[in-house]
Amino acid sequence: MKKQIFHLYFNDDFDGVSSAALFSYFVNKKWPGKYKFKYNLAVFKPGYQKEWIGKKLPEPSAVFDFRYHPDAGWWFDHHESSFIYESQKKNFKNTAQKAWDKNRKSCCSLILNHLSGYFNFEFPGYLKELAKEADIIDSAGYKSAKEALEPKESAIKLSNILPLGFSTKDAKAWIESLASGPMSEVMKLDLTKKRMLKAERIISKAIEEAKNFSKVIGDTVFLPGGRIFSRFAVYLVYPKAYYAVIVSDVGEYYHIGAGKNPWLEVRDQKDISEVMKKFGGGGHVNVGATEVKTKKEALQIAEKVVEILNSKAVKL
Ligand SMILES: [Mn+2]
Repeated sequence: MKKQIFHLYFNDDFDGVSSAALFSYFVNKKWPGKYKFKYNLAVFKPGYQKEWIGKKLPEPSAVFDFRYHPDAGWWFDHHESSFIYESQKKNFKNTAQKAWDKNRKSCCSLILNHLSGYFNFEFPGYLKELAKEADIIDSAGYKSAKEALEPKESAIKLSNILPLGFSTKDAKAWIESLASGPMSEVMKLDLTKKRMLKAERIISKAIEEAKNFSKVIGDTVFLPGGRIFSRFAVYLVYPKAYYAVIVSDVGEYYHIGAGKNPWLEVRDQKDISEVMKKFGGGGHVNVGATEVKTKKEALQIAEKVVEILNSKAVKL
């Protein structure tokens, strides 16, 4: 029998990739031999909302760790800002095949929990482990900035490779490996080893740059020329800063990331997702982002975000 194509759409990070691994394991066990998967990266970039809503998703399809799409037969997400339209949020109810829980640390653990419950399905130990790792990585639950940047653990190592960018072909290799066995197997892939060296080089550069170019404004450390690993590197340099705002040139566009220092106690905290929504972005309570086309625009927004984060008012 010819296999049917199951279209998977997932955020291009550790949580998205792990979610796809978990879900493909579930599908293969539930309907053995029926499907093969087509992997699609769902990326937060300028104008993605319009593109996403205008997109027709084929049948059957599943979306993980990304904005709600009415076409998706299966959808799981934990972003605060999952719904592009308020009406979608109002009408949404969890079902066997769809779940939204903004209190979940990762989409991967949301899927594990949801499918186990609804389908009385038992995932193997290595996938339960993967979901635990996704919880740590997606909520920046690292013990220290050092653990995030110079990890000993395989999962964190892999998560540090993904921001360098990857193709759907790479994703396929990682997802299939993650779905079929423990993380240690993924680390043995040539693809992983090669990228690891590159990631380590870029991380040490990010640490150097954070030392040289970040500055503290009020409670917030600001880095105008950051890169993907800067969000932890700034806290190596300024461990007492409560927030960080970082502008990065991602090639086609500029990324403005804001976050709360994960290693400081919670106090009267602002909802960063709400702050970034004001500038067309979104995220979670502790971390958020938005994307724009020009550097000028990015720096203007960053300046305003710093100002909001530093203001005394808790309510926005
Ligand atoms: Mn996530």
